Amino acid sequence: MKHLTFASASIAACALTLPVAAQQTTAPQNKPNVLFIVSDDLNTDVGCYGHPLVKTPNIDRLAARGVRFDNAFCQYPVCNPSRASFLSGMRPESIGVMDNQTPIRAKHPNVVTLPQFFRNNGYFVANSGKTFHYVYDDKPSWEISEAGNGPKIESLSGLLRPTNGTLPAGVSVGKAKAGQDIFWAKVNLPDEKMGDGIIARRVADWMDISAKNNKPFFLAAGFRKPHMPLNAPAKYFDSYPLDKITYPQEPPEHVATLPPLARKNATSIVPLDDLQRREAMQAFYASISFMDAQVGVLLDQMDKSKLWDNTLVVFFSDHGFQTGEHGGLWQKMVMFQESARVPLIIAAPGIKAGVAPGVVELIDLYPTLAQLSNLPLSPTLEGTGLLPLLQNPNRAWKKAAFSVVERTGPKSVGRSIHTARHRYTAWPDGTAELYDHQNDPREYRNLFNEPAHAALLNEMKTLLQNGPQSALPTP
Ligand SMILES: [Ca+2]
Repeated sequence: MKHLTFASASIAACALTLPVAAQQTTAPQNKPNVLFIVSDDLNTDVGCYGHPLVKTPNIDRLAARGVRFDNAFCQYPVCNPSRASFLSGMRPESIGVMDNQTPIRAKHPNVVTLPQFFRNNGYFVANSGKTFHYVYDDKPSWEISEAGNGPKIESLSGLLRPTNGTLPAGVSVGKAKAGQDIFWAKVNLPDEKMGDGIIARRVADWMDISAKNNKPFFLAAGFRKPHMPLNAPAKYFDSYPLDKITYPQEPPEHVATLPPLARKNATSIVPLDDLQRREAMQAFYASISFMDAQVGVLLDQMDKSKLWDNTLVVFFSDHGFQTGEHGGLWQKMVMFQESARVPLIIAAPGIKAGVAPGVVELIDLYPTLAQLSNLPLSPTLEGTGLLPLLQNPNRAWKKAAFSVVERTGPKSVGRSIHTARHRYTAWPDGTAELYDHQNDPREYRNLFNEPAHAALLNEMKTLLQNGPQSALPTP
């Protein structure tokens, strides 16, 4: 009901005030708008991150006017804990959300979430799609939330399972070769009928209305792709001919050298043959390009509504995605780079375009957006505002990002640190992983048991033990 009231009132208001709106299309300077775009399960298979094949012209165009963070990491490599963390500004164990079944307020009923913080500060705050984990959308956070936008197409996952029924009109399955758990489809629908297409156009409408009404906004577009099922309109598949899709051959001994907990509880361990793997990668890339086109709808609206001078635009993903690495891993719930590292781009008025190699964490988003909006920082926030890094992208930053993943029960937490060069993960059974990304970007050689790296290992152990407070940047 609230949504209808707002929409009709706003449309009426902007129809009456168009001449004024045309003169003043941005919010007051001290309250910049926020466009908060979160993708689901996107790793750094993105054009501006150097992927040789994946086409993401819209994410790239945002990167060309903002700061692209080259070493950004999630705090937990699965949806709900990662989202509860960056939306609360607290680490997963602090907010008490370590699985996909716990709502954000389970242990902290009075937490002020990121959108709620902007709402409390006089912003129009609305969401379309999956920003909170979809089953736990948080009412106090939003004036309007349409978290359900897009589920119709999303539910195609069920239709592609062999036991389910027929496809709805307008939808066909081009390829649906399912290895265990991986589903994809070429969909014969225009973008605007797809879930993320609906989400993008909804948020673009809100941007238009808010700009004309001269009210500062915090608008979230929670895109559901490239999360499985890897469904996208057929044209996006055509950009990735199967014979162009390749993946590296892993050293044959690689998996045997990994601690068992490194792969245990991975979302999917699927033995695909070569063709199936390339088909699944094609569908993943198609889903990325489709989602990228929806980012384009939002950026076009930024242009149309002349919002760039007073709007912060953030694009990132809740965590990454495996496409068959490390012995057939798909999806997430592991600490490998493909899952723990995320794309992150921030464009803000007065901030020059650049690339920041410094290590940052998704919990840094909350204080960063508060800083950029001239709003006070709450002491409960565990992240660090990125303003100094945005102003000087080459400056030294955090020593490490910290992330956790649960295996079997609360005393079974794997803990990682990610520095600009290394990853160290301590598993609860005493095993560990240590990688040097400078020499081994794909994490094939675990240095943990190599005596030659004892000093490095001690340094990493100490950093992990001393915790995030010991890794903060010097002012
Ligand atoms: Ca996710």
